Amino acid sequence: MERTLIIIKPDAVQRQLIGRIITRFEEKGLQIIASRFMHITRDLAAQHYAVHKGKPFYDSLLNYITSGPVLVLVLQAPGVIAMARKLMGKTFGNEAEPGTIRGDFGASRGFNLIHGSDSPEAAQYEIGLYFNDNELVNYHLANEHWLYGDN
Ligand code: DAT
Ligand code: MG
Repeated sequence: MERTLIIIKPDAVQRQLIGRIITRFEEKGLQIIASRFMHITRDLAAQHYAVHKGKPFYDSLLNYITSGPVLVLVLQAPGVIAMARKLMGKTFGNEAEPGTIRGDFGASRGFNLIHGSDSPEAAQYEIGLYFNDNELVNYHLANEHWLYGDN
């Protein structure tokens, strides 16, 4: 079963959008298997965004993700990485399509509300930064046959 790391970022927390964003994932049928409300340290942010080190926006990215508390989630479903990213929309709200999280709630070119892993390798690395294996809760959704029946 595929997993992805989602971060509801400081702007979304401050704008009190947590519930509305999680609702998008729940409505889609994606399973929450872990969550943590936390303040990301600069060290952890540097590990998370290691692939962006050296890019012009790297410092502002670290400032942004450490600027306030975030809600970190692990979602699980067949194909969850691509589905979550489609629900999120393009990187910045000023370009993202209406109907997506960033398209519906964001207008900024800097603050973009949410992070989602972009590959299985990234997901495994990122989940390991925020959670121990025993914090990923193993359970069945009662309706999973109806949700994922043809996968
Ligand atoms: P995404 O979050 O859609 O996966 P990404 O992985 O390419 O986008 O970039 C990670 C974050 O870095 C993104 O959420 C916002 C920031 N970012 C990316 N490209 C940027 C740019 N050209 N200018 C400023 N910030 C940027
Ligand atoms: Mg990315």
